Amino acid sequence: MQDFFDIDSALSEEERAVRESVRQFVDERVIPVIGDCYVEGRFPREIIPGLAELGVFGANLPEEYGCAGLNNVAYGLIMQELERGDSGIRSFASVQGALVMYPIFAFGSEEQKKHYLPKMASGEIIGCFGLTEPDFGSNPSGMITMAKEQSDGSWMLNGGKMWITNGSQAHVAIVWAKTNGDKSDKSIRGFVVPTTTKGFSAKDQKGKLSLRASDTSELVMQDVHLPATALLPKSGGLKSPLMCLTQARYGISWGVIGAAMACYEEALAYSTSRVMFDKPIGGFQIQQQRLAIMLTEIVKAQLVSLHLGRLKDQGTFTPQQVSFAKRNNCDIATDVAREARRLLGANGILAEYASMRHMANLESVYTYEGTHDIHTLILGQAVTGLSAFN
Ligand code: TGC
Ligand code: FAD
Repeated sequence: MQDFFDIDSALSEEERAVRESVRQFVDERVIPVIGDCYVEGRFPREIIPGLAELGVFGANLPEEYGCAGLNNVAYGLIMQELERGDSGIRSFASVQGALVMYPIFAFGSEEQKKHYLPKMASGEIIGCFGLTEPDFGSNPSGMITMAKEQSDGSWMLNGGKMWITNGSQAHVAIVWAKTNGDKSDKSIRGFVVPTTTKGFSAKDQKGKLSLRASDTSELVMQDVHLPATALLPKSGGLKSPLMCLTQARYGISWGVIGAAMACYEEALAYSTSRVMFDKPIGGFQIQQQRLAIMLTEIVKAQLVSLHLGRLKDQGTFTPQQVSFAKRNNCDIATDVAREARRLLGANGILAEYASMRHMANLESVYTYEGTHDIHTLILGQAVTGLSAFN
């Protein structure tokens, strides 16, 4: 889309080059197939090696573990381009990088990092992240999944997780569990669970009308016996999974801009080609207002995420700033997608156009990684000093 505010001038040559390579991949490998994948309810697994070759998995993690070692702005631009294709593709990469590779990097032993990270960067090992439970969504502190340490230092894991992206195709799951019968959120720890372990099962959740080109699964863990080495040794308390969410939410703030860009571009092109009442509909004030609002909100969102990325790179960003960006950008992206769909008239409901697919996807993105309401309360707490949660 047209760079109306010359945001490119605030990007380095490397950042622009990374964005262009992912953009080209998405144009060539994702956009031609994604409408059909969406209708079929299928994640396009065939693109995993290509994504790995581009270095998108854990792209902001260090090169010594086989990752691309990019800065956080380049990482964000990758997320933007992937979600320009489809939120399901960005979700896949977000989970792999921010929710599975990051906790291994941040809380894992050196052996765990050396074993998993290079194979995850190359797409050989796919991961999923199990935090949400059927009765504990916005309030993960209440989780009931429990790991009990055995006399030999091994662990026995029991519980269930719900709504888990990549769950049924993952080789490994990061599972968050309370430990040793302690029901406080301080006892929460992370475990790296190979999905072939006896007692572990994953099944796809059916009937989704959103994120259809993404696998979403339920995990069941029944007497899953894990070696001592499955524990992420530096994890401890609810803060550990919340730190992972901060990484993923940062990427989402960029990703949804990509979905909004795709919708805006589609609406703009349609507005100049669709003739009604003897002139292109883009010549009518109502459609121009739609396009002007979309453009304005996209540019504002880009500036928010770009600045956030610079703060992250200098090590000064806060989780509350990430909530600000996730909340705002998901909100504007859902509005942009809906308005684009409306501008397209009846054609806007077809899978051959992207806007309604993005619109439906963005309802999930608005909900996961902390709902819009939860981020509102996080901001409310940040400015008033008063928690509305409890
Ligand atoms: P609270 O007492 O506020 O916090 C506990 C400890 O954690 C610290 N903390 C954070 N640290 C890093 N990043 C954050 N975002 C943090 N938020 C809080 C906090 O300072 C405290 O530290 P300490 O040292 O005092 O122990 O915890 P709470 O139980 O009151 O909960 C707060 C709340 C509601 C904001 C939190 O539970 C929350 O964010 N809920 C939303 C749940 C959520 O986002 N789930 C996402 C699941 S994963 C997912 O959706 C993947 S989708 C993937 C895809 O497909 O892309
Ligand atoms: P609830 O918490 O039941 O919320 C229902 C409604 O109540 C919402 O509107 C919410 O905003 C509101 N609400 C809740 N608490 C409050 C409050 N205190 N004040 C005001 N309103 C409130 N989870 C994972 O762990 N891993 C994954 O990979 C993953 N992938 C996902 C993929 C998809 C497609 C989806 C849809 C979800 C995924 N999730 C995943 C789960 C996601 O994080 C949760 O759905 C989300 O955190 C919300 O939880 P919930 O659905 O149980 O909603």
